[in-house]
Amino acid sequence: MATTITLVQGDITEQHVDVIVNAANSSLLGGGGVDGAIHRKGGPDILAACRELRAAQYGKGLPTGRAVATTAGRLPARWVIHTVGPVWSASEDRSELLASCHRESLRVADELGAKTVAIPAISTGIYGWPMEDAARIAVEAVQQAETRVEEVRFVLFDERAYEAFAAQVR
Ligand code: AR6
Repeated sequence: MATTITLVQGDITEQHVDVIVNAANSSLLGGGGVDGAIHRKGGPDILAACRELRAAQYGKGLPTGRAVATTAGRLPARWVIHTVGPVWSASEDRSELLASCHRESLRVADELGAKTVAIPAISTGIYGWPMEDAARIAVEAVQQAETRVEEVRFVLFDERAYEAFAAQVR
């Protein structure tokens, strides 16, 4: 069955889905933006799980474009999948890494048996990626992914982000 892409304007921490994707950094120890909101609302179990992952596998950090799952703590989701988006660069094409964040998140979601996955506009905040370009890369990556996930819900924080994603799925 094909994956359905849906769009909502809102806060990703409030989504009732199997998986919430976090726009993390390679330290896995939290930060601002979506990452800060997820750790704040999800509580300390998420950070504890991230610390365990670091100790076991990612002492040098989770590479850009990769994804790992933890508990979702007190959030209404079952799991958080942490992925590290690329920092925007005007001189270097990093779009393959941004596409990889989406593919890898869906691959990990498949491993968990997740059917509904909420994804924010990865790299478009602190990491500076232009919204229209990020929306195109994100939507194409999900459309081309081979996954058993039934719904990918892009959760966009403001109207500008929502409109940029809407232009790609029309
Ligand atoms: N729900 C949905 N979208 C949100 C939310 C929310 N609660 N909060 C912000 N956004 P960012 P990045 C939007 O900066 O660019 C962190 O410090 C926001 O408007 O969260 O990938 C990490 O630790 C923007 O459109 O992620 C990394 O160091 C989008 O989510 C770094 O930021 C992504 O913005 C990652 O930067």
